[in-house]
Amino acid sequence: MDSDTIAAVATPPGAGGIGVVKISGPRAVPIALPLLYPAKELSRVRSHHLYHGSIIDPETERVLDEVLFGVMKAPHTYTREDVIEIQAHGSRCGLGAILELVLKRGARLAEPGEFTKRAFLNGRIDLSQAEAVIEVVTAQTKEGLELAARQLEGHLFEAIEAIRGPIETMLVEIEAAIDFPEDVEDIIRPGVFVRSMTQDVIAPLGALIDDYDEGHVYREGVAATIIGRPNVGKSSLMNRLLEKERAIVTAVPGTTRDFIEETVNIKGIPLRLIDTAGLHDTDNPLEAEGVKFTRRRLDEANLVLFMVDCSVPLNDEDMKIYDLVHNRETILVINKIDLGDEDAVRKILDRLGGLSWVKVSALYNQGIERLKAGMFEQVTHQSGAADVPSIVPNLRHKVALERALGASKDVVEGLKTRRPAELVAVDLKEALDALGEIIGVVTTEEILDQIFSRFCIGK
Ligand SMILES: Nc1nc2c(ncn2[C@@H]2O[C@H](COP(=O)(O)OP(=O)(O)OP(=O)(O)O)[C@@H](O)[C@H]2O)c(=O)[nH]1
Ligand SMILES: [Mg+2]
Repeated sequence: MDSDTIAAVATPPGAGGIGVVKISGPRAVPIALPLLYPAKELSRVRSHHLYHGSIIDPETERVLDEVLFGVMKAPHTYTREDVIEIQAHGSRCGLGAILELVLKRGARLAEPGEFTKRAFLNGRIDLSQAEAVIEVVTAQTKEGLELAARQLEGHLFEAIEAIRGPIETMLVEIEAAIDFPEDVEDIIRPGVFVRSMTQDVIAPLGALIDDYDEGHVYREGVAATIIGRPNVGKSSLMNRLLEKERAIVTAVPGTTRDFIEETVNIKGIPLRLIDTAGLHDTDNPLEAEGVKFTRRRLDEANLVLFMVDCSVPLNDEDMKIYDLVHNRETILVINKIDLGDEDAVRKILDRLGGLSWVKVSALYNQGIERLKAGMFEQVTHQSGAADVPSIVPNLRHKVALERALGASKDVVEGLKTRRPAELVAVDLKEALDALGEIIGVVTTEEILDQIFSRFCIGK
């Protein structure tokens, strides 16, 4: 365990009412306290108290800022170590100067997520709660935030522990049977064991995996790419969905050259919307580069909004795009209905059959709500307001849950076919290990690095 003292600016760069320098570790108090004026004696500072004063540079005796100086002594702190939080004004330069003094006095600059990593390593939170911290910080919708907050409270941890319990009990009994082979018949009761595995392990594991399938879009979001030939109205639609004039719209085909990306909230789902350059054959190198980008964005999209213009007949370019998208999750967006009639729409549907479709006028803001409802249905496979499951595992958890489920099914199979107890024990351990990875009782540096490298410095 690292026992050095770490420090970082915990608030985002830029100007703000307040900004915080955070320090954690055994020497947090002796490092920071001499910077406070009026001076406080080390032996007399009280834990969980805020002191008002100034930060001074001890060498030059210059005042850097007026601050509130928070002292929190272990163990009831974020990291379970001694923590100092200096609440200064939110000036990038001022906070940098305070941090520099703290580092000069012997603290080390914290790595991304290191405060939270210490909270995990010191046993205050489990790994799923540590992961929830970053999701609370980055949540983009109320629904996503609620899921992250519930995970932070420990609900996933409790669900996993509730599944681990019966597996551990069974493992103890099976290991006893291995140690006392003469009692095997008494100890291993296949009927009872199979029922317990099915009800207490396999069923809840399956339910959690279903919750991932239903709910993960709320926390991970989805990427939707608007695609179509030049001038059909893609950027106009982008602006309508964002409810602001974000992309340039002109009557000139080939207006959008680069792609434009912004997130919108579609009934609680953070939807990353990407407007692209019109797809067509071109000799113009600038446009051609845009077209290349578009194809790449298409590959990353969870949902494609394929736009056509019903004020003009479909052409070869539209059909080429149809070939690219018709096997994907696609909504056909028939635009400019203010200019086209029913006959034009019917002709389009005759040729582009099979896709779900919506008629809109991006210019006159018609059909946009229906399109949003269609997008929601397409990504959740539910119509109307969906119930967001109360616990939603993330992808890392889901992979582990599936491993645990596979091993648990092997346990049942082994019991039913009277496999040797040693082999059943191996499968039970595998299930326990997989579940242990979720909450961090089983972990590797690699897993920890992957998780905490996603954090920002100061968290
Ligand atoms: N009448 C009508 N005009 C529209 C509609 N949607 C877009 N337009 C017009 O169509 C033209 C092209 O719109 P854009 O949104 O720039 O089209 P785009 O698909 O992004 O075009 P590129 O970026 O060039 O590929 C503009 O003059 C828009 O005002 C609509 O629903 N009805
Ligand atoms: Mg455009």
